[in-house]
Amino acid sequence: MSLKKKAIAVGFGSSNETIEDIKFNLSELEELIDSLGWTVVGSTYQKTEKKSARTLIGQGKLLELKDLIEETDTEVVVFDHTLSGSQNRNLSKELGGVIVADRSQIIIDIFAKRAKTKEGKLQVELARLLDELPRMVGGWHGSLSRLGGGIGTRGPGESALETDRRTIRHRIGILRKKLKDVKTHRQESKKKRKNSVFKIALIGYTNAGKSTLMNQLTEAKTVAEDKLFATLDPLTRKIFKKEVGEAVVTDTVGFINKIPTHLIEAFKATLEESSDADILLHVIDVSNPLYLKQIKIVEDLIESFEWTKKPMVHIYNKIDLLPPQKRQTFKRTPPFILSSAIEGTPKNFWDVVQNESSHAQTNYEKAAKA
Ligand SMILES: Nc1nc2c(ncn2[C@@H]2O[C@H](COP(=O)(O)OP(=O)(O)OP(=O)(O)O)[C@@H](O)[C@H]2O)c(=O)[nH]1
Ligand SMILES: [Mg+2]
Repeated sequence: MSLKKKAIAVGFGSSNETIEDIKFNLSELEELIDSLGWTVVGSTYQKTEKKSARTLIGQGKLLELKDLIEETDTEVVVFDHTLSGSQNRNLSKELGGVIVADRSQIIIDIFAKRAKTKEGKLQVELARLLDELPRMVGGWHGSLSRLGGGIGTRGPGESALETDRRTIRHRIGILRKKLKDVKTHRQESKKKRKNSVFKIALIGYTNAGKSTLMNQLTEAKTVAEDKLFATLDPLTRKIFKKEVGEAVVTDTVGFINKIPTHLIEAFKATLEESSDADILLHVIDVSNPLYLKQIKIVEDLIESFEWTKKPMVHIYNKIDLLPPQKRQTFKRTPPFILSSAIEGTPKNFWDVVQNESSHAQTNYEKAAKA
């Protein structure tokens, strides 16, 4: 008998989203649920002009969902749209007491499972509290147990809710301070590193093959798995290659569509490892039928991080999964490298990287000499 929790995924989109977009996000939500170790037993979606303030989805959809839950004996229902605290409670009640969650809670849970370093754990706790705060409205029944007994005594005339909110804000302040200290420490140790070291960052959509490539390039043994967000904590390794000299390669957390804004804030410090890079290697899973959409999402994030001036090479990865006739014909943007990271480092890899980065490197050498 399987002990995996059963879950149903519910897509939701307004009139300005296409059915295709809603379905793309929904299938990704299913993968997220799967990455958390639950089994998706069903899914449904709704595209509607107006959201229900009480239950997000309309009454008809709610009844359909109720039937699906009964048929499949499901314990969890995950919505692909942020739910307010009261929507969450109303939905749970209307759906016979199932656990109700949304995309950001699932992503944060995955992150919580994967976080290993002290910094990663602090980031996840911060993201969770930032995510929880706006959901705490009248009649909030959340628990502050994870705050480890930090709940202060209630002042006269204060509701439990106000006390909880105050406690959370206080904890958020502490976490931000701690993360700032970690960042300062990291910047100091970075300064000690040799300036002339060439910095390469692997970025891209989650599950594209960044860690697999990292392992090939540096003989690191970082976890590469067919799961979303297998990597959370950045990993940096030194290498020496005749084409680029002494270099460091960094593997970081993958990108995803509809990333909760709190997670972006919490993981900005981690991503700053990449903002330091002399060259970005954008790893792309071409075997994914929706890879063009994934590229667009990564490019939008690159823009929001203001990395657009950095030299970048597209690494079209997993070409081994394409039929041979497609390997030479799919849409690609130069400069690029065709890759099958599970098989090894592509032959022209270092030449292309060196060529593309020579400009950046010259600037770097100038800075090192100055
Ligand atoms: N067939 C094939 N599979 C690959 C290739 N590269 C990676 N994979 C597989 O794709 C899955 C994801 O690879 P990872 O290296 O963990 O991907 P990632 O980009 O680091 O993912 P996150 O850390 O989750 O962001 C793993 O199961 C890899 O074995 C490739 O070139 N070909
Ligand atoms: Mg990884």
